[in-house]
Parts: sequence; C-alpha cells; structure tokens
Amino acid sequence: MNVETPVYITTPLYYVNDELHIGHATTTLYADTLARFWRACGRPVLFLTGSDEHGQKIHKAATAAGTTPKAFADRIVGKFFELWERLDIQYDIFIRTTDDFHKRAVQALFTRLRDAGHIRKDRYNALYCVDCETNYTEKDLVEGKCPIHKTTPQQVSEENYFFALSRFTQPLLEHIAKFPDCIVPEPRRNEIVGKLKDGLNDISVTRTTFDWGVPLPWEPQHVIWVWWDALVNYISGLGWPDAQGLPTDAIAGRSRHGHEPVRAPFAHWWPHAVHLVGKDILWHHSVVWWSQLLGAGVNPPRQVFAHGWWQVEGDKMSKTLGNVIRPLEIADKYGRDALRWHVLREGPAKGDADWRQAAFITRYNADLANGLGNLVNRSLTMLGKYFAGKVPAEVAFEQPALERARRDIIARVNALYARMVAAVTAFDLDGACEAVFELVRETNAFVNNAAPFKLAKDPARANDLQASMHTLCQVCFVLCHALRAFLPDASARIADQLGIKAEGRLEAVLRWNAFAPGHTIVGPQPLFARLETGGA
Ligand code: ME8
Repeated sequence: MNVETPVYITTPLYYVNDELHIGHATTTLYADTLARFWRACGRPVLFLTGSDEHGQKIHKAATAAGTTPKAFADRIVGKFFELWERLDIQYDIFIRTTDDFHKRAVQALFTRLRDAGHIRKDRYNALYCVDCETNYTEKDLVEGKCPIHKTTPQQVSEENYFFALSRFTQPLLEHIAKFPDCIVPEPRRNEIVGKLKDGLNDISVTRTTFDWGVPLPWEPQHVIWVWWDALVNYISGLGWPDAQGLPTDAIAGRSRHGHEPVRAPFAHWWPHAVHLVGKDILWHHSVVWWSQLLGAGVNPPRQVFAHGWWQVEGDKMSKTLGNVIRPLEIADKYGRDALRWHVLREGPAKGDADWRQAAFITRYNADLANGLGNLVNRSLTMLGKYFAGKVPAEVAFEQPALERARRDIIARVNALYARMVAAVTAFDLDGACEAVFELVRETNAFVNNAAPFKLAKDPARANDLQASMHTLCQVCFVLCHALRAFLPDASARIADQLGIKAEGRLEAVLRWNAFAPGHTIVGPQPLFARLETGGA
C-alpha cells in the first residue's frame, strides 16, 4: 500500500426515523478506525458520514410523532451528533440529504440521466417495503413478505419515471471482472455477480404519492426515490457537479476532525472512494449506485466493503424483542474503548456476529485488563522503581534464552507496521488488532520469564535488569502508537504516562529504539479495571 494515495472513506447515511444502535455504530467505528489508522500512516484521508432524511419512512415516523419531517429530522440528527461526539468519531464531513447543495446535485444527476436517455415515464406496479424503501418482485419475497423485515409490502400502482437499470447488467459485470476487489469480501461480490447474471429489471425512481423528498426539476409533483437521492451524497459531499470540490462553508461547523476539510477537486478524492456498508444495502451500493454513476458518465467508486449483521444473544436485534444494544449505554458503563474493542474484535466484519455479554466480559478482561493494562502498568511501575522512570540505554542479555526472547520481540516490533498496513488494506481490522496483541502476549510472557522483579534483587544481574527494562520501554512506546486508531483513549493515556505525544507517522514510530534512552516517563496509572465474570 502506497500511503501517499488518498482515501475517501464513507459510512451509510443513516435514516433519521429512530435513534442509532450498535449496528450503525459498528459501521461508523470501522470507518473511524480506518480513517485514524490511515491518517496515522500519513495518508490523506477524507471521512464522510451523515443522515438520510427523506422518504416515506421518515414521513411516517414524523407523522406518528405529530411533527413535520424536517423538525423530526432536526431532532434525531441532533442525537446523531451527540452520539458521534461522545464516541469521538472524527469525521471530516457530516452531510444531511436536506442540505441544499445535496439536493441540487441530486437534481443535476437526474437531469444528466434523462439527457443520456436512461429515464422514461411508465406505470409502476410494485410491492414496496417502506422499511427498506425498496420495491420487490413476487420472486424476491419470502412467503409473501419482505426478506429483511418480514412484513407485507405495499401494493403500489402509479405513473412514474423509470430508470433503465436493465441496460447496466453487462457494464456492471464487466466492471466487476476488471476490478475484482471492487466489492469485498469476496463472497459478497459473488452474491452480486450471481444476481447480475439473473438480469436486472428497470426501476421506478420517482414518486407522486407524497412530497417529502427532492422534487424533480421539470415536474416537481414527482419526488425522487429516497435511495436515488441518498446515494448521491457520496459525490455531492465532494461538491459534484462542481469539479472544484465542496465550498468549505457548505458544511461549516460540521466536522469533528479538528479542522474544516480543505476544498479539494472532485478528482482528488473520488477515484479513491471506499464505501462501508452493511450487507443489507450492498445491492443499493453496487448495482443501483454504480448504474446511476455509469449512466451519468461518472466512474464507480474504488471499493464497497460490506460487513455482516449483529444478532444479540442469538436473536435478531429488534425493538419488539427489547434487546437493542445502545452504544452509549455500553460506552458509559465500560468506556468507549471497551465498546470499540468489542466491535473490532468480535464484530461482523467478515460475516454475521453475535453480541454476547459473556463474550464482552471475557474479551475485555483477557485483552484489555490482563493483557494490555497489566503489561503497561507493571512495566512502568518497575521502571519507576528500578530506573527512577528513566528509559535505559539498550544492552543485550547475558543470559542466552532471554536474549533470544528479546530478539524475537525486536523482530515482531519491526514487522508490526507492515503487518498492520496489510491487514487494514484488506479491511481486516481484527487482524491488525491481533498483530498488536501477539506482541502484548509475547511481552507479558517475557516479563514472567525475565522476572525483572527478581533480577532487581541481585546486583550481579544488573545488566539483564537493564535489558529487560529497555525492552519493556520500547514495547510500551510501540503499543501506544500501534493502538492510536484502535484504542484511541487508552493510547492517549499511555502517551500521558510515558510523557510523550501519540503523534508522528506510524512507519517512523513503530520501530525498535524509536523511544529515546534518557527520557523520563510521567508514571503509571491503571488503564482498565478488571470486570467480574458474569457481572453486568
Ligand atoms: O439503510 N448489524 O440506513 P439505516 C450490523 N439510509 N450493522 C447494522 C445492523 C446490524 N444489526 N443494523 C443496521 C439505510 N446496521 C439508508 C442508507 S446510504 C446512501 C443510505 C448498519 O439507518 C449497517 O451499516 O437503515 C446497515 O447497512 C446500516 O446500518 C443501515 O442503516
């Protein structure tokens, strides 16, 4: 991976019909971790998220709440902002589909598609699931019900505008053949290819039965289908159709990365776009979206990564079952790093996953309390005791077995950067975490074997004590940097204890001896308190 190549990372725009749950937080945490990791590598990153505010689903929720869709959206979006702030999600752009610049881009895209001859008027007879905001054919239904929501779809018959989706079957198959990693992981690509081979039907892309949406420029009694509108955010957020990019004042104040995004030309980011989505909306993000783009003469994004779904203790997560996991409740109780860690390590990146409280506690105790927390704490405590908190100079062990163990640790540290980059490039965030935790476990075993607390009692072993403590200092330093994207709070706290700043390119700091001898640390503070097993 060339870290000079920019990357434009996006999450779905979540619907504002309800508050967000762990599923939404998962996609966003994956995106935030990718963004932080690549930034730490020095790669130019643009991270976009936002809210999907139009369509029947929002209209219905607002009506039920006795308010207007816009007032309803404003209220729920406020909760999105609060959630992302409290989880410290560092996006550059938060886009709302009710933003004027977005609506103009949707209209411009639609007009282009009409001008290119891909739009026609026709009668629309369909089965529409409001929860998916998607129409189905009889064949798609399972026992007459929506395959995702298991509800009976509406029968709809209107005269609408249609998009000639069927024309794009072949171009899409060719695109996927040419860029095999454009849909990852591979089984998801195969699903899409399989469906494409069955052929595509044209789709209805406007509605006249309600008005909460972007009006068609030439026939405003039609509103544009909510998906057709929402997907455009990925380019409207870059200022499209203006090739110069989004004016910085368009989303003033809506950035959490400490600065307003710099205006960059569309061509700077778009070829490097990576959409993160759940498997439920992969179809929309590949087939529907890419056809829209191809029809308008814009290239598809670089990649779509589609993860699986969370279940909860073996059941579907649903309000009816009362088992919805709320990310803030977890973060408030255990800390946001603990939440993030569980998502990264046990989450549905490769397939579906099950959120289990017992697994949460086990993972937390093993990795965070007994693994990382214990290692850093005992290392820094011993450094304080034996070297007055000062990083000692490097010496080799006199004892051969310990010297071999030290050399293994050095090799692991020096290989870490390349391993992490390879894992993150493959969206294997769990693999990147595991690479770091192999170092944690190996070093904890090293502490037990070298036993600096015993060496300290024997003046003849002063050299080996120094070798042990030099090793532990280097490892703590490397862990602090390696975890910047994965456990940001713990990383910052380790940095405070070490008396360093968690900054600088990872390639330069994930190296043996990057922690200078002679530096005096601040001192240890507990990182993660152990949780009682079985305790809530
Ligand atoms: O689909 N497990 O928004 P949405 C894991 N507005 N991830 C889950 C999940 C679960 N149980 N439930 C939801 C929409 N997600 C559209 C998107 S984009 C232009 C428009 C996550 O609020 C996952 O990312 O229904 C899924 O794709 C997304 O939330 C759906 O969010």
